[in-house]
Amino acid sequence: MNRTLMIIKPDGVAKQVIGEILRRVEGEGFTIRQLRLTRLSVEEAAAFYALHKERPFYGELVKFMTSGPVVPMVLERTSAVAHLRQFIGATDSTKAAPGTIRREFGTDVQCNAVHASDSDENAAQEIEFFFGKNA
Ligand code: 3AN
Repeated sequence: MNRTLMIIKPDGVAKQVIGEILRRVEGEGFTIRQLRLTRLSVEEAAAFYALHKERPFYGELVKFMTSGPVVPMVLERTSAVAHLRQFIGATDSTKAAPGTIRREFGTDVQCNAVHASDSDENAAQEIEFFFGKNA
């Protein structure tokens, strides 16, 4: 068993699909270990996405992630990081495979409904970011 961090982004919250996304994630064998609804400050969103600082879309990404509430959660499963990445689909919702969360609930490359950690190392950091050292 290992853990990953998923965030339902502001577009997913605004679409009122929190429950539907949680249902699918649980149906896929993930156990929800932590969950909360919060609104990121600009400083928090900038820090969370610091590794994208040099990318041209960084400013827009921070603006989007602070545009409304988000729902971060800790999910547990075997191969949690890889399995969740596969399950949510490609970054660009228009290119994500049919049936994936990003394809079903996202709109484009920015408004793609959810975030998921991309490595065990980043998962540990991102879990600490939202839920503290003892999460
Ligand atoms: P992923 O979330 O699939 O790991 P990353 O790490 O490349 O994708 O990008 C982080 C976030 O930045 C994405 N979830 C998306 O919201 C946003 N993003 C990525 N590429 C673009 C882009 N070309 N234009 C606008 N936003 C983008």
